[in-house]
Amino acid sequence: MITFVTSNEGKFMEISHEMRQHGIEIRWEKVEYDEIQGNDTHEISLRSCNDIMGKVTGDFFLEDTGLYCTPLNGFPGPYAKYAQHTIGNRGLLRLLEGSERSAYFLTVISLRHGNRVLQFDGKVNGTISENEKGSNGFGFDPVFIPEGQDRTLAEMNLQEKNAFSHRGIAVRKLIRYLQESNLK
Ligand code: ITT
Repeated sequence: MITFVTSNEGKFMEISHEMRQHGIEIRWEKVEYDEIQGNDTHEISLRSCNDIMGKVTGDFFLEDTGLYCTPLNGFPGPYAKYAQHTIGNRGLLRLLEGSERSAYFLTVISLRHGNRVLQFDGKVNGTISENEKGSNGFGFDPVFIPEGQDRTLAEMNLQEKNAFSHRGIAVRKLIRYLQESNLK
């Protein structure tokens, strides 16, 4: 059985649900690891994976997610966790008052498979809403409206969010790889 290393229960719920739908059960290792700072989500995800290599036995994956707001030149990007803990959703809404509101989420999954590391990413474009709405999900979900939708991610249930979210797209690429390499 493959292990998902994350301290974030919301991520585990979304990913394990999607994988179960495809007949794959995963183990949760609730480890908080030091995240290397940097500007590139692929690089951060890869370095975190290399970093915890010796601490987790067997094949495992982790993921790093960033929220990039166009009018803020990509802020908070990979510093999403810090921004969430400091200014929060209300602070983000204040920063965007009176401005254009496009943004995207990017998730990069890094999988350790034997002695190789593979990456699977997912991106969803959208806009930051005018107000917080909804109570599902976590983090920035109450302020993010995916392109083509009229509700925030927090107004959707887990299955709806997975259908087109950054994480849903990335995990379906991982699932395809696991199925093709018979690693489930
Ligand atoms: P890990 O242990 O997996 O690293 P984390 O919460 O530290 O968990 P990240 O650094 O990847 O994860 O995520 C940064 C923050 O971005 C996270 O704490 C949330 O506040 C926010 N975030 C990530 N994915 C999100 C999503 O799908 N919807 C809304 N906010 C999200």
